[in-house]
Amino acid sequence: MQKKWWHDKVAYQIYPKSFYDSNGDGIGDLCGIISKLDYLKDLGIDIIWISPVYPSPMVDNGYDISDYYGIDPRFGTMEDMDRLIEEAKKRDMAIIMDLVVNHCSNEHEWFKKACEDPYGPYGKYFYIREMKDQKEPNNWRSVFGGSVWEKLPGNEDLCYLHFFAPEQPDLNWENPLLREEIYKMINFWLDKGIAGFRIDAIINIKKDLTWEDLPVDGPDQRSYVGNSIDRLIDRDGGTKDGIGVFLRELRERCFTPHDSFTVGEVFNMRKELMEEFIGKDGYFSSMFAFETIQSYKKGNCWYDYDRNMDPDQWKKAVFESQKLLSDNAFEATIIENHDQPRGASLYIPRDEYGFASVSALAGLQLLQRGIPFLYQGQEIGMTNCPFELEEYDDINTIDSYQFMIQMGRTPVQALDGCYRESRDNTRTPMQWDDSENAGFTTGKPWLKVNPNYLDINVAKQEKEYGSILNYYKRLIAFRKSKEYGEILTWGSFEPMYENQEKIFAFKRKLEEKELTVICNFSDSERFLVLKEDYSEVVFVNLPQVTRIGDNMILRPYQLIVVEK
Ligand code: TEU
Ligand code: CA
Repeated sequence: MQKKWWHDKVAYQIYPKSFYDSNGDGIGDLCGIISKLDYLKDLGIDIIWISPVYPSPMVDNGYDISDYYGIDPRFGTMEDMDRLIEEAKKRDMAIIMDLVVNHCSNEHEWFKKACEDPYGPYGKYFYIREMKDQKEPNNWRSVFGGSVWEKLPGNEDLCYLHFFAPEQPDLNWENPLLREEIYKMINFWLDKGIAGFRIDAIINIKKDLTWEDLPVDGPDQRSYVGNSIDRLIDRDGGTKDGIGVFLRELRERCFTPHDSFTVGEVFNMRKELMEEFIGKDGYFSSMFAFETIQSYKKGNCWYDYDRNMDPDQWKKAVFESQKLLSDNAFEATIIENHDQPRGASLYIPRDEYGFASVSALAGLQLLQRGIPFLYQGQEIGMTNCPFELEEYDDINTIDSYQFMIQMGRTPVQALDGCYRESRDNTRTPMQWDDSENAGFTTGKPWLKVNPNYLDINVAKQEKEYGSILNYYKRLIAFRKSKEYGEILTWGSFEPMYENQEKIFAFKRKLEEKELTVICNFSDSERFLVLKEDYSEVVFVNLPQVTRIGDNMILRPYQLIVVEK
């Protein structure tokens, strides 16, 4: 296989608004990130993904961009950004930015010009259609609720497409002039010295141009817009001649010449497409393993999702996706991000939360094959946060609450659904210490601080030898160690003990070397008959590996790594 500079790296996602506020306005910023680079270096991080920091009206917290070439003053200046890139380089770390090109903001000048002259050149940057008898062109429901069509300001008979919020008009990738603008912008940032991008909602850039209705799937008589992508892929017999045309061009014009690291946010993935997207000559370097984190979701009503991820379901999803990956394909492994609940709350039942369970979860993520992405606060075991309805900020949460009510759930149930699923769970300020506002800001934080910061914070965990934070450091160091770094990066992945409930185990193999990871992902002691002998225990989350003959006794949430 072809080794790439990023295969053996550990990445970390920063949600800038909530990471660290350097000037007391209650909003995290670029100078705040710079001041924490040593913290991240010490943790063992190589690649830092920062969620959008471009100028934005913040309807969707920066995922609505009004100027692709700037920095929002709330986050700092272009000089701060240049300094961040430089300071990261000094520490041998790389910065990747968020590339949001399925849509822009309705305050972007392209959209303003399109509104002024819908039939002019900028009208063709968007999808503008006629309203017939005041009716929308089809029944698609946007990701954030309501129709995907919104009246074009200043023109009663026209409407424009938005897969997400109305303030996020979709860009028309069929237009070569638009594509040129996008490539120019991407190369501007790559030339500046960023190492690549996390690519937002990218599977959506190719639309079903028949615009046909979809089968109704909700009380609003509409159908989720994501279904249109599935239908498109099925109808076209894949993606090669569809979105593949755009993605190949994007790769050739921007990423290949810069040897960039790219990680795609691709929902609607199928087995057959893995190789095309991230295999040898794939469109991206990597892609998030969403199939492993979504497996507990059923239906589209948050309240009805399973309360916790079932460890066996999760294991099955991981085994399946690992099986599909060729030698060249590296998925980006995650247990949480800014759109998902906290991993420590999703994968671990509430009364089983603690060092053992959180460290087991971390071990299972980081010892798999793939590029681990940690999300800020994951390394100290941050959890979901209780909110009152009025305290929520996220546009998706507010819509989903209404949707649950429409689906007949009670307000208490709907709020409970939000507590489990809201995107604000991972967007609360980073918990640095036990001072006011968790040391995140000296001002008033833009979003509620999780009240558990007195217990869960960086300063406290830095002092405790046996803390989750210090364990993460040890785990990352093990993953990158001289002795085991290669096998844990490039080694194959083979499931073990597949049918043993709540035992999550696998082998990593490289040439003559062989490691076995065994984890008891449950709160009761387990007895395991060893399949093969080993010579040495090389890593544990909890001490004492008890063995009686061929039998091993695993403590609750114990994870061990043995070498053949
Ligand atoms: O998310 C894309 C996306 O599809 C999500 O809305 C997803 O369906 C949902 O969050 C699953 O829980 C990206 C960004 O990550 C998200 O923050 C943005 O809101 C969205 O794109 C629009 O840019
Ligand atoms: Ca600030």
